Amino acid sequence: MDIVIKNGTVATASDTFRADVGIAGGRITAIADDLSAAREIDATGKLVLPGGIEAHCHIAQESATGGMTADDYRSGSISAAFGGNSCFIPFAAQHRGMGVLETLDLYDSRAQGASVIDYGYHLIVADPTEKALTEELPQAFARGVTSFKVFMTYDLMKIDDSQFLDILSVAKSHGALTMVHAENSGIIKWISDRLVASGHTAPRYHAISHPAAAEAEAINRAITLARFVDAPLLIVHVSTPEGAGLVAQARLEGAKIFGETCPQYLFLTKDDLDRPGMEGAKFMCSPPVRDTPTQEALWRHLQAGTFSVFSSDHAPYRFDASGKLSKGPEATFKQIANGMPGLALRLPLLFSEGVRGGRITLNQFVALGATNAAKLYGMHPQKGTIAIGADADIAIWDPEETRTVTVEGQHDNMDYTPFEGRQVTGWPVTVLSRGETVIDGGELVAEPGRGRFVARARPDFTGYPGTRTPELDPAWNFGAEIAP
Ligand code: DUC
Ligand code: ZN
Ligand code: ZN
Repeated sequence: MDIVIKNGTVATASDTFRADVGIAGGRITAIADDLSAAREIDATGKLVLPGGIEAHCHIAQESATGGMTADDYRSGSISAAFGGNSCFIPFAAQHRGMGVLETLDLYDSRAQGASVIDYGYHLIVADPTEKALTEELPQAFARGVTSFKVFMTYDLMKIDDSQFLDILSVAKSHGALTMVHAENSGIIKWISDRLVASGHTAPRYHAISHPAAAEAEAINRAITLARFVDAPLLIVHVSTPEGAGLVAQARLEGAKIFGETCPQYLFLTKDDLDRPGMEGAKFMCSPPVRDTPTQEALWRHLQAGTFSVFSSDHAPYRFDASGKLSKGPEATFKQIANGMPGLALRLPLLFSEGVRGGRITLNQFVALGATNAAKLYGMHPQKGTIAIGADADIAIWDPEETRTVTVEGQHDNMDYTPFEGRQVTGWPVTVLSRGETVIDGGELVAEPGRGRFVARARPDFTGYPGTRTPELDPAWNFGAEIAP
């Protein structure tokens, strides 16, 4: 063995136990008492967890109107690693007029030579032409991009219901997972136009223009469409009890519907949007942050299993003319980029408030932060767990370390953090990726470019309420790939 992590408490999505973990050739090769190797990492008093998988973040991505995120694959991956992640899955965004494979080539060129951890992409589909549907999406799938995201809002990105059905059907026929940003475009436009016309342009009106009803209507429609063609669907960044309730109900009824929520919906409220001057712009994201009763309801859904993944939705736009204030200090809420940073704080916030706060178990934390994403996005058991044969992607956490969040303590390329001043207890002190140390005692010790593209397999939908394994489910249509 090359390395042994000694004397730690290992936790997976199902079990917590004392063991040493042995690593050889970048993989976990032993889990036992009293192992030894040339290099030993002492994890006494520490937790030995699967490295986090950040499954929703925007890195080196331009919006449909041209604005570029502040983080590239170098700074984004470094920030992710400091936050206990050993793998991340940003988006490769197709814009109208772009081919799907051209989009993937572009993101390959942005990621190669830059990332310190392994990565994949979800493909954003904004232009589902006949060629994209029949030729390019299958090729993207074959290339290891096995999840496709669509938008129901934003004029330059949104697809209509029949295009949505097309994409769901193609995804289903390959075993890919469709993800959706579900908000009703018409409701948002209708309120926004009236607010702006009456001079209500401050950041706080962003929340008013994206009401819970807009999310609920779109989630309901998205689930209806997915169920109509019996395709799996994941609703990203669910922000309301209404939306979460629809996901929970569909799961209860046996549909392959999955949900994601994010730290901002558990830790921030619309009062943050109401800070003086333009400060509120720092807290603008879509869907918007809500209120305290919503936070409590979303925690209950997290506890109850409505949400399979917990992601940062890191969408970094600096609080200056390169980002949030590109249209000047008097910009209306319609002109301010949507999104906030949080790649490095997703897991510490969930650990501190969730595990230490007694809301979720350590095993739920592992499931929400790594294992479920690995399964849903086709990387399990290579990633997302501590098991013989898995990649040695491991985060060693000090459960007692207390830190106060500051922008200076971040490693992204941002000039603010929405979580400034918050105290968290529990911190990832060492991060390994395929057995190589990336973070050691709070220092970056890996070179950008060592991270590899992960060609992902077909997502694994087994083990979720109401789902059946594909082999047993006659409604699945895998063509010749799986014998009847
Ligand atoms: N949707 C996202 O998923 N992220 C940032 C902004 C948005 O609308
Ligand atoms: Zn979105
Ligand atoms: Zn996002």
